[in-house]
Amino acid sequence: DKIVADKYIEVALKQSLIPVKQLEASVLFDSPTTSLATALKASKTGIIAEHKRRSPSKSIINQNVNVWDVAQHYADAGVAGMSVLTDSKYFGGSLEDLLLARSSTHLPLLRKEFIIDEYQLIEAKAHGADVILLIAAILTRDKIKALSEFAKSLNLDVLLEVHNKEELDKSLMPSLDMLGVNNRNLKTFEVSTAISKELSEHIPDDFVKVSESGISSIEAIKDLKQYGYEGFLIGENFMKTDDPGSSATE
Ligand code: IGP
Repeated sequence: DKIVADKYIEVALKQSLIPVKQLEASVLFDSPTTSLATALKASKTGIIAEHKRRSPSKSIINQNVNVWDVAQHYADAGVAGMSVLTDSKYFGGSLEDLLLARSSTHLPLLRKEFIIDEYQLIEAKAHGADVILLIAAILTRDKIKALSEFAKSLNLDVLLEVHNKEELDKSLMPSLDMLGVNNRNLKTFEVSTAISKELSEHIPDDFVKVSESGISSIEAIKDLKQYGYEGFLIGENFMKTDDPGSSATE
């Protein structure tokens, strides 16, 4: 689809990006990473709080806060990890946002991006990511395998996102750490946690289960915990407030 096509063009035009050699020589590329899967298992809240300025489904969510503050507020509120959108065209994010979050907090950081190429994983690590997202809907099984194995070789955790049984069945492999079920249908933008509940029994226990999108109440989290979920990816509900994170675990 359009978002993925745009991403292919961006990655194909690598000459405008930082050369691999330079990324690999960076301080952060050499730095140790923190496992989000481990943090989620030890966490009381299980919350992965996201920085998201805008989205295709909601347009502007919050343009007035800075990532540095948001990261500190999320950490103070006791979340288990943070997700930072780096896609600029559809979400208004950037790799600079990821760097700012990295300079602000020790929380495990997820680079939220449409990953289609190994280059983006090197880029993620060099900008302070601990975790990468792979979206089953836009990748073949072979691509998921290659990217996840490469991520593991860089000591990055892998969160694989699915939205239906077919995507789940095609994706299961040992190089994944977390299985995320996106409650938002990326084609219709409809949101329902029913899909997380439906797919939970098909996710083997060796993966940490994460429910993503449209979560806005403690009740929803308690409900999903009954189905074995240990991670809850929340963006809009936090970002739409004046001071994201100040009420993250209330
Ligand atoms: C957060 P929400 O409804 O709490 O803002 O959702 C997160 O799950 C969502 O931003 C997301 C996403 C994605 C964004 C899930 N998968 C893939 C971009 C690409």
